[in-house]
Amino acid sequence: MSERTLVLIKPDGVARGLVGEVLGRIERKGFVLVAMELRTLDRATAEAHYGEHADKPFFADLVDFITGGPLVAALIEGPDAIVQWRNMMGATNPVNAAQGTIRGDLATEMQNNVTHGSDSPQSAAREVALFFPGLA
Ligand code: IDP
Ligand code: MG
Repeated sequence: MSERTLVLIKPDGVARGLVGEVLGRIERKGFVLVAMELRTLDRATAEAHYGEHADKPFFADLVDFITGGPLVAALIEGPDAIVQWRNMMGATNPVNAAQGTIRGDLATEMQNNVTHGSDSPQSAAREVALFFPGLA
């Protein structure tokens, strides 16, 4: 089923010059880019985006990190885009991410893991509404 998911190229990915690499993988995979923006998140948006992690010990560091520089937010579309993009990213912790995935190939640290993707249709709807309200 064709669906949309939110992609972030996190500030570490932008700072390391990996925007082209990540967008290239998305394009070669065959997803459609529906919307894209370079922006720096304010804390309120970051806290809303990662609200499910508000009680975690890493939350404050995560908000510092995700607001610490410009990121790329994109809306992509394609068959089973949510699961397929999660598969392309690989496991959250690069230690566990398979080679060939973005995190397996390009990251070494749990927090600074280059990309984000919505983890369910419900998360995708919420995150798209947060980042691209006109397209939700
Ligand atoms: P996901 O990005 O694969 O969906 P989540 O568990 O939703 O992973 O965590 C959101 C983000 O929070 C991760 O991508 C990572 O940047 C950061 N994170 C998750 N767990 C930890 C941790 O244990 N230490 C530091 N950062 C973490
Ligand atoms: Mg998540």
